[in-house]
Amino acid sequence: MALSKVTDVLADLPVVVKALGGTVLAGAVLVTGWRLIKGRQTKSKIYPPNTIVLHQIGRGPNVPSLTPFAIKLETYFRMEGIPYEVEHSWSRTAKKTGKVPFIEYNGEEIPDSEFILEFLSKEKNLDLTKGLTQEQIGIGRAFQKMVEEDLYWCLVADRWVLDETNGSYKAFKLSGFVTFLAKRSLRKQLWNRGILRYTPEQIRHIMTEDLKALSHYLGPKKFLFGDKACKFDCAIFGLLAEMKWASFGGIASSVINEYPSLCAYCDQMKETFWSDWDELTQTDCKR
Ligand SMILES: N[C@@H](CCC(=O)N[C@@H](CS)C(=O)NCC(=O)O)C(=O)O
Repeated sequence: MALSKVTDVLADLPVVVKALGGTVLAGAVLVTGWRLIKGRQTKSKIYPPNTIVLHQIGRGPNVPSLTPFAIKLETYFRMEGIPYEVEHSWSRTAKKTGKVPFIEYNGEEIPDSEFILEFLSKEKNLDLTKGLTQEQIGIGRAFQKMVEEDLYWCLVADRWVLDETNGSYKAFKLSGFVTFLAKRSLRKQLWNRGILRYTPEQIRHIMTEDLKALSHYLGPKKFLFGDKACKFDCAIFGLLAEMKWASFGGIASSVINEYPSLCAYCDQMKETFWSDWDELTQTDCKR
């Protein structure tokens, strides 16, 4: 069919059909564009066999990651001298969970920081709780869960929703409109989770009580169970580091600063395992 014929046929189509066709076409262009962007961002390098490739978002300002679970993993790898590579992407998440961090290992994708450690303990024959008593393992697990399942959500609410300066969004250089949409969606998610049914004062109170419990247990010790850091310290440090150094305009840093022993603990972990901390932080979180 000649081009002029095609345009004639199109011109004769009813308005509704034309509008529908236009919408479908625009949708297809958007989806294709998004796939192209994603595809470009997710092109993986080829790594030698048995390389642990840690996928996470870009390095953050003041902290090497804005996800505490990535700091937890990197700290553990450093503590145990396990070599790893890091891949940064602001859009790539684990296929199974839609979350970060995740690792790729010999072509396999493993999500979730805790399951990653369990996977690696089998793969690399690591004892995740070596040298700890049964009692310490119980206490460590309880504190880790308090931090990752309770304190974490307070931080998310504080940093991503309650902080009126939108500092975390600005760190990602997101526009006002995208920030508005992201905040709205997150607000809904956090309401469903339960944390946003508390007032900001109550969220502060929960943070304070969790940190108080932790500081009471830590006492004058260097790490959770004495002079040697363990896996549980890595998880706790991941979250406390975010509170201390990456709360933007939120209240988290002022809450943790009320606990000098926890601040000293953060400094201790940082000095022990992250001599390159400052070099790794960057203002453009998208990279
Ligand atoms: N239990 C997971 C938690 C991971 C997680 O919640 N990651 C956040 C970033 S800190 C995420 O990907 N959120 C995106 C979402 O929930 O859609 C782990 O230990 O890795």
